[in-house]
Amino acid sequence: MSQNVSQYLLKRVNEEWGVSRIYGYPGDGINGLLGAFHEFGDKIAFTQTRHEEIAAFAATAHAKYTGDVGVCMATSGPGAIHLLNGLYDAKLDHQPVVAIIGQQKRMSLGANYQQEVDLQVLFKDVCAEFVQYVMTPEQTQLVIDRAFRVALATRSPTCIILPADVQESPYSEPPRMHGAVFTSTGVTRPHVTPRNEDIARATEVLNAGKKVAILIGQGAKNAAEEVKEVADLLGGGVAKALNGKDVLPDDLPFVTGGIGLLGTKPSNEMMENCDTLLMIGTGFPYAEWLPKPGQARGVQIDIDGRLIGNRYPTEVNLVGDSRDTLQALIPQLQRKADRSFREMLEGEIDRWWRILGERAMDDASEDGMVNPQRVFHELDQQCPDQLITASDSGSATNWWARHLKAREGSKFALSGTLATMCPGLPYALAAKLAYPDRPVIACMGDGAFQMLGINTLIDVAKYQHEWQGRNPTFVVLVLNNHDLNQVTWEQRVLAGDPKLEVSQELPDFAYASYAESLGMRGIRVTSGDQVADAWREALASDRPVLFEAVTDPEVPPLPPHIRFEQAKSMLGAMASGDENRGRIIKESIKGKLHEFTTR
Ligand SMILES: Cc1ncc(C[n+]2csc(CCOP(=O)(O)OP(=O)(O)O)c2C)c(N)n1
Ligand SMILES: [Mg+2]
Repeated sequence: MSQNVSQYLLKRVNEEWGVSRIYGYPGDGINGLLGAFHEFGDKIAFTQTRHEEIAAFAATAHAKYTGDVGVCMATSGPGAIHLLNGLYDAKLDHQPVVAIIGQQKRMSLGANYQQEVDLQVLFKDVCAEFVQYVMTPEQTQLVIDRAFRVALATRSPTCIILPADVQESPYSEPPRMHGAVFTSTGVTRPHVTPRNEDIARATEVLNAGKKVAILIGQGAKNAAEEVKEVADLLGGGVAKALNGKDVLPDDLPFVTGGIGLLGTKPSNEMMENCDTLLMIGTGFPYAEWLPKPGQARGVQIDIDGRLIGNRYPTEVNLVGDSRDTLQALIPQLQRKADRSFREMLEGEIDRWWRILGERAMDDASEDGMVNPQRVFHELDQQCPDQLITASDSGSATNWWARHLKAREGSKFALSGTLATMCPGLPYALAAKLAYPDRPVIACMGDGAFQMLGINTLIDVAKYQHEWQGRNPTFVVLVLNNHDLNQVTWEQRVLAGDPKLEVSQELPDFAYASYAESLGMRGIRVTSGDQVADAWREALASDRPVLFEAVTDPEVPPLPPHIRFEQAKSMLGAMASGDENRGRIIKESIKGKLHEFTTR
């Protein structure tokens, strides 16, 4: 049967590369591709999102949650441009995503034609590993196969550009002649283990250490059991960079939790007091939260030799797969007889959870508002099994990272490295479509909801039928604090400026009622004692829920322990006339007090 290039493309990505869903938005630059869905629509879903950026976030989330390639599609010019932020999210967090985009007809390329954008140049940074035109039908197979293989092999986004006329041309195989290329599908993951002499050097460092700190990231995802074993042998604690939050459950006694501004005090204590640092599959960037250079001897494990040795002056850099490398190390490690460092950390961890529980129960600074920590604390108390959750970027990220415990089997994802606003709800939608039998919760601020969440909620309404009769739990938590709160605190604490009202304040919006208008359930809480019941209701709902919590913007998303310079900046901001200074000082002091009074 004769087929055109578009039909061939859908068939190959479906049958050979296992793609069953493409997130996208139409335009005349991809009409040929869309036409092919008439034949393949029952094998590949075209999931039409409100905005191409949502499609790119959803494809990235699909990759993050499932480990498979995420695919998005957009028209030439403006549609392709809208994908960029979501693709950068994939690039910075190392996710395999393929973007399929249209272009004007070949004969008018270079004519300054309508919607003409130099897509290869524009995508060359974000899809640095592979961006290619399909210039003739004979090239189709090779460009598809390379785009998928490179995405998987380099864990990065890649891009296929299809001129409109090529999309509709009859497909033909490459001719059997000089210059033709024939490709195949499939790529396997190798075992990657460092050489014995390098394992021996690492062993010496790790066996010599007395106080070992372990820091893991998403690169340790396939090595959870090995990390536990190494932590036990070395008598160390394990801190987790945010992208690695679901690598190990937070309720293990030696897991110190997150690290950095959004992290925990036990992680900070561990980094400040360790004499040895073992980093596994992480590119955590903030040096001030790692041991001082020279304080600790370091070993790093990373699959990518380009990225290793790039965060701490480590002594041994082991390029290898986390699991393979730890398996090679484990038989060489001596179990440390002195468990005092570990015991100290376990005490700190236990105390930290109690501090968090107490912080969560503080009242908000004014009536009619909720302490945001309580919202996450109560969710944690009722946390459903097998939860898949996404956080947006904002103050919610702090509370989500600290108060909501990762459990065995749960999946957590966020825009860890790009830290862009808006992925929260697109991620949750992609999670629910990939795992309709699991509960899904998105957490975000009112700013992010107003930026792209309003649109994405329409997608949730549109696609909820796909999880009809499966697990009904889909909750969108919106922290309504009328503020771009995370940045407000950054202005105060990092820059030492008072809050700039004109840049920070947000307009009113009726979040819960808006959700109701889309046929969902809207729940609105305005005081702490409503929160637990509201979660019970939300988690039991038979429909998607928007959980609007009117939260107190004056509860500081404080770093685990405010550093001296930051405290000074904050006091500077207060002195130079932040309108809310009385309430803030009250809230900050309350938070700190728990640290001093909780034993
Ligand atoms: C696309 C984008 N724009 C701006 C920022 C900077 N930024 C980070 S968090 C934040 C505030 C988010 O506000 P909101 O969603 O209301 O959450 P809140 O911090 O108030 O809880 C901003 C503006 C960003 N990370 N991404
Ligand atoms: Mg806000």
